[in-house]
Amino acid sequence: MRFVHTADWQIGMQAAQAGARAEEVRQARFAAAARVVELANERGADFLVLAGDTFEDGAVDPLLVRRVVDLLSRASCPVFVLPGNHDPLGPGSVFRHAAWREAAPKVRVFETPAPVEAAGAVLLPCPTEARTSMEDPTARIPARHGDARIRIGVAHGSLRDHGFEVKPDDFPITSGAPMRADVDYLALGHWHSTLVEPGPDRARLAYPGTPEPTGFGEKDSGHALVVTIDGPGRPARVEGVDTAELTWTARDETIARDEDVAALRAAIDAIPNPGRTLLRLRIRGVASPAAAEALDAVEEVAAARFLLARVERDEVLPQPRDAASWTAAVPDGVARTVVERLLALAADDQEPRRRRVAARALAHLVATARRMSS
Ligand SMILES: [Mn+2]
Repeated sequence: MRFVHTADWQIGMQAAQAGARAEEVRQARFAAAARVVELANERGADFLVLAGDTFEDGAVDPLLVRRVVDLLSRASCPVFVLPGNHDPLGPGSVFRHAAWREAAPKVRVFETPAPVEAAGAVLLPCPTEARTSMEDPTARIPARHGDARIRIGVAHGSLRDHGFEVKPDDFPITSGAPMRADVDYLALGHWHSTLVEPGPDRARLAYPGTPEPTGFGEKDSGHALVVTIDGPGRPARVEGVDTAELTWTARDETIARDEDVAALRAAIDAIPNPGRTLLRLRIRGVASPAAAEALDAVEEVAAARFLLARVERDEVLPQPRDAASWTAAVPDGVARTVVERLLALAADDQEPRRRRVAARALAHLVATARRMSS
């Protein structure tokens, strides 16, 4: 038996971090979702299961609900959709949309914890009815009672005892849940990073993670899982498949010497597919006038090539031992007086905000002076 396990599509997400590119980011979520459905078709999956948070919230445009149901209907196998904490059951739920009734029984929403048979296995859903809960959703999985079929739990929540801080009302799931509920595989959703435990050759539980990254700093997202179980009592084997449309890259850099800026420029030049990449670059440190100019070029290259570039360099201060080269970079007279004043402000530890503004103004002034003299 083989199925595709996905979760956290978050369709309707605002993508505020992407600024002017937010619409492209929202479209990319659909492209990744379509890839998941194609994956199920290509691998001849017996079914496709979505373990919650298909939608960002209950207020998404009904047109998006229709588009998602249409997309799920393109699967050549049955599709099971679990309500998550972003899209719980209840008043105003996205699952009240008429499209779900029209697409049934091929596309089926888990509206109750009642077991459902699929491909000879029994699916044990734990649908969500609220945004938060102190209860372990897998506690609702009924006992096996001698049933010899493969048992697959489907739930949405946070695994406890896993090195991350889990809020007590974030649907806490104990790591022993697969054993306690006596399931062969627990298909989870909620976390955006892929996690397969204890390992891909004998998985007892897994988060597929979101098929399309949702922001900067998200680790190991952009996958769906193909799960194979050869028969009752056999281990679940899990294969992660890349589904992401866009890459979100966040880099934190510290510069001290001109060579550091050259290395940073080389690293930026080496990033593949910049047109499909959102880049956030946070730079701190000290710069000579030449390094500040090279940083201007880094910023321009990033803006020109990447789908989105957010370069934050407010923490780059003038190199104190280079005071003479900063003043020498502008002609004698009022400009040099301004440079001296800005250097003093940029060295003032007591006023961090003013210090950053002065450093940036200094870099601008020197760059302008260089352009005018060349
Ligand atoms: Mn969630």
